[in-house]
Amino acid sequence: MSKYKYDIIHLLVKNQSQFISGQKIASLLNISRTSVWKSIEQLKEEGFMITSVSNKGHQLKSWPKNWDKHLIKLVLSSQHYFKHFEVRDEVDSTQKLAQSLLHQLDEPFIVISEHQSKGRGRFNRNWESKVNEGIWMSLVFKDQIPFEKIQTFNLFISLAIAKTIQKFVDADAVKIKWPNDIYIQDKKVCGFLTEINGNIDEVSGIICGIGINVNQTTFNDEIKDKATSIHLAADNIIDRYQLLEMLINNILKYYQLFLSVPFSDIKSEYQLYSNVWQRTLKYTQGNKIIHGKAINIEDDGQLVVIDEKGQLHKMISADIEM
Ligand code: BTX
Repeated sequence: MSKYKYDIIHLLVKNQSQFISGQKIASLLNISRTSVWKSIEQLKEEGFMITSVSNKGHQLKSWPKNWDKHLIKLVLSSQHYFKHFEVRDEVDSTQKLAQSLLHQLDEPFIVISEHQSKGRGRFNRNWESKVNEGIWMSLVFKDQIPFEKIQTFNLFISLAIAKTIQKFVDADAVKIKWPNDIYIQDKKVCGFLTEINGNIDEVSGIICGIGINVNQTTFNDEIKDKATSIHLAADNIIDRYQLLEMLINNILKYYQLFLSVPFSDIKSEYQLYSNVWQRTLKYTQGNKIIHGKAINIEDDGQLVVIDEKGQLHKMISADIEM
């Protein structure tokens, strides 16, 4: 591939709302127009959708299917928090790889993979992670955070994810299922998993593993009636790079809020997105099963559920059957 490939993509990305002429690209990169033309043809073969119109130039319409480390860096170049990107074709679990890199890398980083052979949910449950069709990644945040604050982390992050998915589908359909799933109507489109590193007083690292079903049209038998993808809900193919860029920007925005304001500041917004209100649901916490209705979420992130006998239960985490 042409050695100008990433320079040309960079210019196309910077000018994505308009056409940029071959002449302008050539003079900015100090190369011939023939080299520009050849590189653009190669990029098209690699899966970039570029519209070329004579007398106008070239415009980038969409990205190739596969994750590419340079392109990920490029689309995420407007953020300065995550400094390292570990991009893989195949891993057992991005969460496991992130754990193993945690002490080798001093700065915040992202692990992302095309496929996970052993993607996992909470309590080591299986997470189906098909090749090319989703976002399977772990974000590693490295800040000193007081222990008592950490239990609201998921609430901030779930709003960031829900608001991103909302940009692609009917906005009212996107809901947060407390504490760590995002739904489109009554089907799961995303699950995330937060693990922490630190001591009794303070957290020094958060590893947040996020799985989003993006372009799947089918799921395995176990989940086929309860899972969906953004593609199925939006009825068109989703550009994963565009989704990734919006997602990381929103997550960083809500992460900054998490660091700087109490949950009470975003509580009313969170409550609007939550799909647990006004319904009797089954809540499982270890061996304890409660049938009840959620009536509030407290400022420290605990969900308050009233059971059928009128008894109140406060929960920091639970499995909920919808
Ligand atoms: P969870 O335990 O709340 O949900 C797991 C359950 O969700 C499974 O038991 C199954 O019923 C259902 N499920 C499995 N795969 C899917 C899927 N693709 N779509 C919808 N439902 C599914 C939620 O755990 C947290 C999941 C985190 C996954 C990410 S992916 C990147 C990172 N690496 C890794 O190994 N895990 C995280």
